Amino acid sequence: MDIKIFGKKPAEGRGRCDVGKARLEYGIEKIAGGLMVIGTVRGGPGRFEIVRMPAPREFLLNNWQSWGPTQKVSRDQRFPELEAIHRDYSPFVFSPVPDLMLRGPVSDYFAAGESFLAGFLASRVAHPFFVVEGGDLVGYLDYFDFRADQPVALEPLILLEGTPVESLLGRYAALAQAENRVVVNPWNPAGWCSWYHYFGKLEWADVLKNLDIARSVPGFPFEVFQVDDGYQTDIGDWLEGRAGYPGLSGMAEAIRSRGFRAGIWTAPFSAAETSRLFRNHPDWMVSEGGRPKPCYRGWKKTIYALDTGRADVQAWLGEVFSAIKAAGFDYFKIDFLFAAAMPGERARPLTPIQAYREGLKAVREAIGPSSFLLGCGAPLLPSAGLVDGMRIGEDTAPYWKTKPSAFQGPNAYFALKNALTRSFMHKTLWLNDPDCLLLRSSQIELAENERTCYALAAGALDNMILDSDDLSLIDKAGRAVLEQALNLRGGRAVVRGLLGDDFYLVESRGGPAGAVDLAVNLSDDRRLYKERAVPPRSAVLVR
Ligand code: 9PG
Repeated sequence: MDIKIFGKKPAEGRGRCDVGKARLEYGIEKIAGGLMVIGTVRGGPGRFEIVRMPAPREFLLNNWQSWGPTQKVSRDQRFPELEAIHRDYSPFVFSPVPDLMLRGPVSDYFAAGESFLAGFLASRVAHPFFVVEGGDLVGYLDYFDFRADQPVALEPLILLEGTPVESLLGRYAALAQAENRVVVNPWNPAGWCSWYHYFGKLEWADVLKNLDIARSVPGFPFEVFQVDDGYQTDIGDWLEGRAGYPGLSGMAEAIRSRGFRAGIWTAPFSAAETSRLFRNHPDWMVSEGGRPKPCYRGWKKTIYALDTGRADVQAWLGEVFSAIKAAGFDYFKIDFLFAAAMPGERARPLTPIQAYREGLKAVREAIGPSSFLLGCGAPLLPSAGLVDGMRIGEDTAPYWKTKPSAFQGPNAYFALKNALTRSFMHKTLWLNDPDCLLLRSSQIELAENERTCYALAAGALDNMILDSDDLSLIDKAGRAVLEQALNLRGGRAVVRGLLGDDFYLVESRGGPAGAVDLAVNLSDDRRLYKERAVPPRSAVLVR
């Protein structure tokens, strides 16, 4: 392939070049199946090109965030739906450099085709991404306003050739795991989460009711009960406790005394305009022109982003999470994490990525290594090595599909699709959270085949399994599906069909169920059904 690295035909050995006033020193090394580019940068490089190659007509695109897609796109595809998302929700949710996304495909961290993969192994300082420019696929590192007198390491880049794409992704994941020193948590949770039945209307009595059903009805082998939103007075005011709730200690005690680990949701880098946090500390927010810079809209409010590079903010994060931990929680779903990586003015000269990682480290330090930390709405690669679990897709929902858009959920189809396309991240970068199973048979628009498809896929993928239902609405058949999903876990899964038409084969090996092949048809195409005997929106165990 016609590849250029720093504008030149790649040759093993060392090189240097200047980017504006910055000085780059790099080395190109041979690795099995390809090349690796490492190096250092000194000065203020801003955004610069590392690699350029002809863009394939179609390739696998990845978004930087939990909620964003990994899916096949064509090189001249446009994403007009992003305009409304940028305007009404946030420009920063799907990229820290959002303008580029309106012009064409932007693939963060890696891009892969039938027989090649280009991928950055880390995002510690810079934001790595690929764009289509003319007919080329071009890899960039964005260092924002970073300046350094001493050389700092470049985010390493690998270029692989070979087939099939799932093998290239496996290799990429293994190298990224080593680069980020990821140690995978051996505890793969099974649990309950309140969000996808109760949403923002959760009352404490709902949690108590489900705790009692989980204990008394056989077929709910949960280890953790996670309260998801609704218990707090405002976004940012995590310790106060809404009326009707027994306070953090009372909540954790009620869950633990019934034999479960206590889990809780927070959005630690977010502050609502109405919160005490924001009113008391407007100077703690990422700003623009000296004033707090709005980050996103949520809960019908303007939400600001904490400047997590500040020592006082890090101390506050430490206090909040130490307090929640002391109350008895040891499973933490932390959400809307992209906020801390919003570009803007910060007190210290850190890139948005560095600031994000400092915030995440402050949370991790406060809760300790034995607590389970689940990232959500999170920049992916900057989180590697700091979280136990990661939500790797858009929110699921009690219905299959809405509009055909790459970026608009929530719906079960998009959530499940990412669990398949991002399977290579599981047990390499963290444990994948495919989002919750919904197994109730009433108060739901998902058909039986759709619910079962989701559950079996999550199981065969060996993913985290959280159910989110009013448990009184799950019948015997639903409990059997949950059991089947849990029994499918434990193997190592490879997913085939990533560049196809929404028909996937999950091959799991080495688990207690032995060799398992699960065919997953996410498409509505009747022809596929005829050819492969798997109905639309269904999963079939073929082995
Ligand atoms: C709790 C939820 C659940 C869920 C998370 C996250 O754009 N939005 O308005 C928007 C709302 C909710 C949301 C994501 C985006 O979901 O993914 O699992 O924890 O927060 O509020």
